Amino acid sequence: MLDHFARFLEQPQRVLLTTHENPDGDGIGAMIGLAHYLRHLGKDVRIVISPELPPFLHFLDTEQWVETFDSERHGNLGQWPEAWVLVDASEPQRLGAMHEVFQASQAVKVCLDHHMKAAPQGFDQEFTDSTASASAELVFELVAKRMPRPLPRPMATALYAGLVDDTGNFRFSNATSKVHRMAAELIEEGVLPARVYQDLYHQGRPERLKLFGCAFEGLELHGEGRFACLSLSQANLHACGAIHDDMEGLVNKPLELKGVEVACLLHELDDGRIKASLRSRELVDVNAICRYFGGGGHRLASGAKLNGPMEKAKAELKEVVLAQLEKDLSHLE
Ligand SMILES: [Mn+2]
Repeated sequence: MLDHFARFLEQPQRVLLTTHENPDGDGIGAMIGLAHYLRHLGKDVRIVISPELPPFLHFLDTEQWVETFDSERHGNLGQWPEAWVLVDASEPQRLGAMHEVFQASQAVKVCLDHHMKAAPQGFDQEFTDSTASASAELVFELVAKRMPRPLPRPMATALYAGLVDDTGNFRFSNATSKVHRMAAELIEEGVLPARVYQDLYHQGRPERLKLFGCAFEGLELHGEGRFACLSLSQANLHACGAIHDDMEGLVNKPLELKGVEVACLLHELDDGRIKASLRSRELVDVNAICRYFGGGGHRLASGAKLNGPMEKAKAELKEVVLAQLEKDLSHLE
């Protein structure tokens, strides 16, 4: 698969890289890694994202390559690239504000991703491997034997950050021996793991902990304590002075409770819809739950958008989660 991707990349001179809206460490890390590789090949590369780069990921953009999508400034963006590569996003809809420009572009539309999906849609070329822990893993494999080693330090750091972020700091079941070997190589090439960890996770604002407190205050447990649900409204965010980025990592917290198999964070979006993020400890397929609502992701980490209001979304989700718990756990009892 990556040989095909490498061959594909030989053709276009101007390559645009983007990732899903509200970009995470893997999306940004993989894109910056890929940008280094493309520049090494002598290509013209741009990275455009929407909305802006969250502060905790600024340390990855050492070269200031990342542009924030602005519909006025980037109205003609679609005309620039010969190839438009969507990194770490399974479908064009996940581009958010950039989606329309993407649709209208004449560029060859390419997907490089590791999410599960039913049938690929909206791309001319699809490079997906759902066995990979992170998009950064795919980029590392792509470049490992195609670039001089050691890799440039900012590139190595970006790829390492992608691995860290999507494996939950090497504690999820996707943290395979292969991932650890890659991480070891990157560390040998100069990445400072403690530094990356500090940059990624220890840059919070007090508002973030206030928001966590507010969310924990409303923690609900269902299904004999196996389903933990957190919810945050726009009013909660305002009351805490918090922003969307302050929620990063919150959804994983209920899995720290003994007996919880599925954790969920529901938060109200600007448009009144409810974004559901789900995490599974090990046994329950939360991808199946999110697919039911038109979303998806991985077996142990997925998301979907539901119609509001909050209580209605919560009730609908609860029903589907409890059914999935039943399905995936009943044979164990
Ligand atoms: Mn990813």
